[in-house]
Amino acid sequence: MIINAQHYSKIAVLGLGLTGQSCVRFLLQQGITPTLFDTRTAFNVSTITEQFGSVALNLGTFDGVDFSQFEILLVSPGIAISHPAIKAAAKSGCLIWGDIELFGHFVQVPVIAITGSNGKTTVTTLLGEMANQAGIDAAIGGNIGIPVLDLVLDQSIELFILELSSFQLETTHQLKLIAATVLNVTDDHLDRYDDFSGYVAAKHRIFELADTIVVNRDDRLSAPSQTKKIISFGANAPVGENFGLVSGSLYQGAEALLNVEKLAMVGQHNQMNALAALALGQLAGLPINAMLTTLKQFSGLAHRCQQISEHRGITWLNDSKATNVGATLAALEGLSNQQGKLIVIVGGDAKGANINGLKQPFSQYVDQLMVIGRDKELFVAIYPQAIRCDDLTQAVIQANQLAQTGDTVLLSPACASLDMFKNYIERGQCFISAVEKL
Ligand code: UMA
Ligand code: ADP
Repeated sequence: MIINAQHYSKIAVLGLGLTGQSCVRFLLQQGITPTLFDTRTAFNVSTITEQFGSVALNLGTFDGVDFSQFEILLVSPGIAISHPAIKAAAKSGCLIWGDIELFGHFVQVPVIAITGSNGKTTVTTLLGEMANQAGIDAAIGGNIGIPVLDLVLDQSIELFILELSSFQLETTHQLKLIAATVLNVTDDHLDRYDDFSGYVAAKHRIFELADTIVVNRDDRLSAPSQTKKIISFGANAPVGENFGLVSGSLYQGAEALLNVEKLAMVGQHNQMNALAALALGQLAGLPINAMLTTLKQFSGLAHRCQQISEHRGITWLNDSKATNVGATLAALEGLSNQQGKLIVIVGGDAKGANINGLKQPFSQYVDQLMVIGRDKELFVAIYPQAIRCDDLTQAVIQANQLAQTGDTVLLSPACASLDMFKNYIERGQCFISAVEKL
C-alpha cells in the first residue's frame, strides 16, 4: 500500500540536528506546522526560533512522552527507534519515518543509493562527478551531510545520488531506487545495535527499495537473499556484464576499461569503489567515456588515506575517516608494499566493535603502534607492545621521534573521534597541524 505523506498533518519531528531542521523547513513549506522534540536539554533553542519562529518545541528525555497523538514521527538518524516511547507510538499505529522516506514521497526523478560500512562517501561523490561530467545535473545528498529535503523540490535536478546510513535505512520504507549497492559490511555502530546481525539487517533494507542491486562479489553480506536483478563487481575476472579486475586493469566482461595506474585514486579499496561507481553509473545510463574521464581526474577525498606531508623524508598519512576496523584494514593492506617502517596511530571510541580482526594485520604490517583515546586498552590487549599516548598531538611527537627517512606514519584510528574531537574532520585537522608544528 502506498501511503501518501500529503494526507497527514499531525507530524512530530524528533531530533533537531541537520536532518530535523531540514524536516521542519520542508514541512512549513508544505503548509504543515510540526511539533518539535529533542532529547538534549542543553540544546541552543535560538537556532530553531530564529529560523522557524514560535513552533512548539519540547526538550528533554523522551521517557514517558506519549507520541501516539501524532500520525507520523519523523525521527532523526541520531535517535534510536528502539526507544520505548517510539516503539509504543509505532504500536498504536503511528508511522515511524525518517527524512529519506518523506523525500521518497516527493521526488520525481531517478534515485540511486549507496550504503555499506566503508566507501559510501567516496562512491557517492565519485558517481556525482561522473554524472556531472556526462552533462547530467545530478545532486548528491543524505548521510554525506546534505539533507535530502533541502534538495527535493529543486526542479533542475535530473538524478539523485544518496549516501544512506543504516540509521536512515531503518526509517525508510517506500523510496524507489533505480539501483543501489551495499559496498561492503564490516563491524560498525554496535553501540546502536544489539549485535552484528541487527546492523546487517538495517543495511539490507536497501534491497527492498531497489530495482537492480550492485553486489560486491568479494563480500557475501553485500548480496541480497531475495531474487533481484544483479550486476556485480570484485577483485577478480568478471563474466557477462559484470565488473572486475584483470592484470591491473578495470574490466567489464571481456572488455578492458582502464589500467589502474591511470586511476587518480590510490589503493585496492578505491579500485573496488571505482568498479562500484561504474556499475551504478551504467545503470543510470551514464556514458562510459565520461565515467572513465572522471576516474582519471578524481583523486579522492580529504581525511581518507591522504598524504599530508613528507617532513624529514617521512610520509605522513591522514586517514582520520577510518572510524571502523574495515577502513583501517583497507589502509594497512594498501600500504603492505611500502618500504621503510610503518608507524600507526589508532584509538578513540570503538563503538562496541570487536577489534580482533586487526591483531594479525598489526603483527604483519605494523612496526610501531601508538594508541590514544577512550578505548586504547582494547588495542593494547591485541598488541601489547603498543605505546600509550595522552592525546593525538603527543602521539605525533612520539611517532616523529621514532621515525626515520623512508618511514611512514599513518593515522587510521579504527574508531570514532567523539571521545576526543567534535568529528573526524577536527581529528584530521589536529593531526595535520601537529605534523606541521614538528
Ligand atoms: N541527538 C540527541 N538527541 C536528539 C537528537 C540528536 O542527543 O534528540 C544527538 C545524537 O545522538 C547525535 C547528534 O545529536 O549524537 C546528531 O544527531 P542527529 O540525528 O541530529 O544528526 P544530524 O545533524 O541530523 O545528522 C544526520 C547524520 N548524523 C547521524 O547519523 C548521527 C549525519 O551523518 C548526516 O550527514 C546528516 O544527518 C544529513 O543526512 C553523520 C554521521 O556520523 C556524518 N553518520 C554516521 C556515519 O556516517 O557513521 C551514521
Ligand atoms: P564512508 O562514507 O562509508 O565512511 P568514506 O569514503 O568516507 O566511506 O571512507 C571512510 C574510510 O574507509 C576511509 O578511511 C577510507 O580510506 C576507507 N575506505 C574507502 N573505501 C573503502 C572500501 N571500499 N573498503 C574499505 N575501506 C574503504
